[in-house]
Amino acid sequence: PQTIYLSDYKVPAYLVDHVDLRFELFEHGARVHSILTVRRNPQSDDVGAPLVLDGDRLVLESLALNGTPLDGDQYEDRGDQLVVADVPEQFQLSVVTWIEPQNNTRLEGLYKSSGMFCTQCEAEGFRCITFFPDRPDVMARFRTRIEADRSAYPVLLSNGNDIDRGDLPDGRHFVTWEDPFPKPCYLFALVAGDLVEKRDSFRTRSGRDIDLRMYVEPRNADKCAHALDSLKRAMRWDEEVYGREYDLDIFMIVAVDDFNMGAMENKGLNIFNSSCVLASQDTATDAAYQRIEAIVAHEYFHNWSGNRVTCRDWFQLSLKEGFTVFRDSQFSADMGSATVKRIEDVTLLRTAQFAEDAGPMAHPVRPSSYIEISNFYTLTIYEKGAEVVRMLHNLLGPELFRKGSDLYFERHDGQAVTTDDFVRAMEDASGRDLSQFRLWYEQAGTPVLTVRDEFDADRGVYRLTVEQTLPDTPGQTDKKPHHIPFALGLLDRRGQPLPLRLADDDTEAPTERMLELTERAHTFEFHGLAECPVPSLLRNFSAPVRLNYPWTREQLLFLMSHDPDGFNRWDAGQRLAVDVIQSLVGAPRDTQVEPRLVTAYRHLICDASLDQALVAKMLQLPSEAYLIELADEADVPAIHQARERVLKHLAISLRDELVACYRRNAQDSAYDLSPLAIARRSLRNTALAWLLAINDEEGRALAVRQFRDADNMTDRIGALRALVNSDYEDDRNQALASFYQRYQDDPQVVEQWFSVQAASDRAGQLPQIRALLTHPAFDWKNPNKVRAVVGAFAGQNLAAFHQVDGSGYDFLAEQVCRLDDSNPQIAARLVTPLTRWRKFAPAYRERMRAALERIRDKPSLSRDVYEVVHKSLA
Ligand code: HT7
Ligand code: ZN
Repeated sequence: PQTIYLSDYKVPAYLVDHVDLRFELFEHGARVHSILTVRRNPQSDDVGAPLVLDGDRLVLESLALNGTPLDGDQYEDRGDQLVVADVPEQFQLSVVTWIEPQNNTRLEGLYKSSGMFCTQCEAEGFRCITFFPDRPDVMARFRTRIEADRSAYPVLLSNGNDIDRGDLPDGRHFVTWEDPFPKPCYLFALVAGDLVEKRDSFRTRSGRDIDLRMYVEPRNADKCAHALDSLKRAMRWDEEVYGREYDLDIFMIVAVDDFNMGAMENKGLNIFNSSCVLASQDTATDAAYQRIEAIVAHEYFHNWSGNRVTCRDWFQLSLKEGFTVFRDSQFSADMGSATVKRIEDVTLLRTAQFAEDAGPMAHPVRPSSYIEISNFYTLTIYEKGAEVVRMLHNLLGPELFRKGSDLYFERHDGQAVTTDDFVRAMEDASGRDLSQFRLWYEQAGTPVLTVRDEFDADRGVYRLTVEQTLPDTPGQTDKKPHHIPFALGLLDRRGQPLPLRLADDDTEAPTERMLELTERAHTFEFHGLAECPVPSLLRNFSAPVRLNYPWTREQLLFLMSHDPDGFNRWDAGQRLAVDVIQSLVGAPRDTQVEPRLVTAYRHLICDASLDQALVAKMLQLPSEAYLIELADEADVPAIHQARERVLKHLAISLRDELVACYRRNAQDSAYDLSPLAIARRSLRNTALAWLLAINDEEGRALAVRQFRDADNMTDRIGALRALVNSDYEDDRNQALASFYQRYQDDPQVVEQWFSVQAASDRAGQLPQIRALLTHPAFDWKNPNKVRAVVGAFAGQNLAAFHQVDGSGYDFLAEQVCRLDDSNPQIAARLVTPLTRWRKFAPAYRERMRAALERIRDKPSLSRDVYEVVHKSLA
């Protein structure tokens, strides 16, 4: 397969001003009539270039230029390209193609899901619908007429406003949609189905009334309220915080069951994976409610950061994704607990993005080459990209950042631009030189900060030295130092914040500073200190770096209870727990578990005056995945055992406190989604999980009762998970059976049922996983089901996946090969756990590599899987 390089970028030779589409939808296929109004691009020096349109698996039925049919010798259909050699300066090209949505299992372009037609065009799906210059810098106005059987497809949707509708012969009907905003074809969408409509409205700050419509299958009619409420909150927030108002008269949301990712921001017609938009108290967990709010907001925010201002090419993907993730995380922070949101984001970043940055697929936030763009919808583009934007916010401060964002939207409205344009707007608005900062977009890998300190008691000076290094990544060595915002504070022995005087005469010094690192090493001196302080470093995780500082356990315990920065209080607890667990990996069985960890956790569990949302997070031990990420040569069973030992030791030592914590948090009035209510549910479910981990009979009774009586999904599945992960086999089997019985008709809940089992080392050993794949509710064509079983097994059930005989790896390789022909995007994502093979102890590593080689040797491997496997083995 061919590699695409950023350095080869050329402006398009032809522009498309208008696209007139007519879809004839049938059960056995669809005919797509397209009329493109094309003109030569005055900015292109490629004078006389042929017109080249992209296409994928299309049957060309007819082609005409300015109304005159073209003969076979006037164009060339190369399969993936349609080339018309001789075209005038301006013309209309009429193309008719035939496609088969009913057989489209790749879920790119136009396909069918649960009987409805829907589309997914990002990144390069529009070329599966009709021939078109399928690149984001070709922006056109679209008019779309959809024709279909009226009774099977009463609802016909596309982007923009509906301008015409009517009946056709043979029980068919049509609706015509017109989108006044020029857009790249990746934002095109079409939906046709038998759907119910839920309506709401929103008045913008300038007084326009927007029609909000949500379309779902009739059985989901009662699961729309949360998404619509989230949408209205997001619309208001974007006006207040970014000054962005919605621009069309209608905003539509559609839920589909078969979807490769979470959702898609098509102009005025956002399409969602059902699991990311439908919610009811009985079927969705707190985490699902929060995810839905964040994703609905994310897609809505794209209307400006992505749609009004879009990407010039796919190397600029983080321009829209990094910025939009940053915006949605600010939104979620404002809607709930800001500290908890930061903890969640950093946990994902440090566990999974740092692993990506250290692996064979490492790439910069703005990559310079790719084989298959779908493989680049990564944690680096999204999460690290958001951290890069957050650093700009940290460096500029909120006012100048907002000025920069206003300038960016104003300057580039209606354009397809680059990450460099984004940084330039920030530069121009703030007057700051961000040339070194741009390296964050160009250099892959996670910087490492090593901090040393000393205290000069005679002078009262505390000296802090910070060194940065950047690891080599595939194709990149000898990197330059980054521009890093480094937030810190200093605490005295009573936990009081100290003034940070950078010079002797600095009297009005603040107690927190955002230092800026630009060199390989910096030394900062803080004056006027009577005692050696405890440093609180990288507050609120001010930059996406690995931080090394030789904290003592004493200091970590101190920070856990005194740091005014909530994030760092949590982080100190994590660092302490990591240190304790690591010290037990491979250690003799009689090695003592740090008693001060028990004391610290007792304090967290018992002191009800603490912020309960933060406590709920602090009680979560570092995950196995994070411990593996931190290891040099991971021995997964040893890590698993050490972590289990600590968890059981804590549970045994704190057994009575856990029961009390459960009871204290079990009495709720009405169900609500406030941070406190969510924290209380989290605390009681953590208490249950720990009690069942030590086979506590009272815990078992509590779990059985909670499972039976729960009035919400967080509690029901919390109890189910605790039982499934316990030694109480009969209770586990009974609970699983009754849960399935109750929810078997709800695909989103059945997905949760699958993943609770697949992620459990009790219920998810390989034979049981294979059995799940033959369960009547399992469906290879549904990505959510594949993720719930195969993805959860390989990504979360780490001790079961990493069997020393390699059976877990062989299983994954088998499923990847099986999926590669039907849905290569999902197959390529499933490979991820194997790509980390160099990280593991030798016995595992070799077997992982062998599994990758087996995938590599599959005949007719997709481009998607090819790229991941070959880069991993290189
Ligand atoms: N911008 C959307 C990306 C997306 C996607 C990409 C590749 C294949 C399928 C896809 N579905 C959605 C989602 C987002 O980031 O908002
Ligand atoms: Zn996005």
